[in-house]
Amino acid sequence: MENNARIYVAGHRGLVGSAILRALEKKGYRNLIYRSSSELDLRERDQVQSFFEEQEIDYVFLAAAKVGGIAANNDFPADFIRDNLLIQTNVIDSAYRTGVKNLMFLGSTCIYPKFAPQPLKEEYLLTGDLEPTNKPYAIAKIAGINMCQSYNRQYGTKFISVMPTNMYGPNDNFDLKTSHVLPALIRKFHEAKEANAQSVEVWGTGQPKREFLHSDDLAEACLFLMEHYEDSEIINVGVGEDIAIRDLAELIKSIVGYQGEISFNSSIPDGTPRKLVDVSKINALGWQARISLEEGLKSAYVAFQKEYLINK
Ligand code: GFB
Repeated sequence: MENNARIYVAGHRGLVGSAILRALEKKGYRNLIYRSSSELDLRERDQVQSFFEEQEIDYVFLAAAKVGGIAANNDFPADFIRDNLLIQTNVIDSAYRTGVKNLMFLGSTCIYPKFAPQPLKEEYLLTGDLEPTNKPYAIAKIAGINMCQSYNRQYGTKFISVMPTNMYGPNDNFDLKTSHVLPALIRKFHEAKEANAQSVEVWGTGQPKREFLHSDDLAEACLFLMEHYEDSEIINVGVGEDIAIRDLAELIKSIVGYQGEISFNSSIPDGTPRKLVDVSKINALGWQARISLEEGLKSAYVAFQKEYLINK
C-alpha cells in the first residue's frame, strides 16, 4: 500500500477496526477514511454506494460486523445473520463497483465445523456441521468469504479473507450479556474483588478451550497480509496455542487479584469444544503473533480500568 493510498477502515470503533487504524497511523499512512455508524449506516445500500463513489477508495479493511459472545449470538440470531449479510454485501459490492484495488474481509473461526479436527486447517471450511449457538453469524461470514472468491473469479478483483481466532484488546465490549468470555471475566473478577464477593460465576463447564489473539497482533497480521497475500483461499490468524476456560478464569483471577472462589454454571452452553487454528500458512509467509496471553491480559486489565471504569 502506497503511503498516500486512500484506505477505508470499516468498523474503526470496534476492537479489530480500531487496532487496524492504530497500526496504519503508526506506519505513517495519511489518507485514512472512517465513518461512525451514525454517519454511515453500512446496512443501507444507497448510503454505502454513494460513500464509495465520493471517496475514491484504494484499499478496504472490512472489520465492520455485528459481533458478540455466545449469549448474544444465541439470543439474537436474526440480527446477526441480517446485519452481517447486509454490511458485507454492501461494502464488497460497492468496492467492486468503484474499482477498489484490494479488500480484506475479516471472518471468524466459527466458520469451521463444530467437531473439525484440531488444529483447524483452512481446508476444513464447509466439511461438517456448524456450532448451533453461532450458526447464523458463521453462515453470514461463510457467505462473505464466498462472495470475495466469486467476485475475484468473475470480476478479477483482489479480495482476500482472513480468519482470526477469538480476540481481545482495547475497545473491547464489557457488557456481561453480550461480551466475549475474556472481557466478561475481567469485569466479573474486578467487580467481585471490589465487592468482596464470595464467588464468581463462570458460564458452562469450564472445559472448552479457546485461543486468544491480541487485537494489536491481529492488526499487524492484517497489514502484513494486505502486502503479502493475494490468494482467494482463506488464511487463519492466531497464536497457535489455546487454553481451557477454567484455566483462563484462574489466570484472570490472579491478574486481577481476586481471593474468592470460582463456580461453574453448566446450565449455560459451552459452545464449540475447541477451536485452535492452524497457523502454519501465515507463519510460512513470515508472520507470527508476538503478544503472550499473560502480557496481553495484564494490559487488557489496565485498559478495562481506563476505558470501562472511567465511563461508568
Ligand atoms: O467468548 P465466548 O462468548 O464465545 O465464550 P465463543 C467462550 C466460552 O467461554 C464458552 C464460556 O464456552 C462460554 O460458555 N464463558 C464462561 C463465558 N464464562 C463466560 C462469560 O462470563 N461470558 C461469556 N461470553 N462466555 C463466539 C461466537 O463463540 O466467539 C462468535 O459466538 C464468534 O460467533 C466469537 O465466533 C469469536 O468462542 O463460544
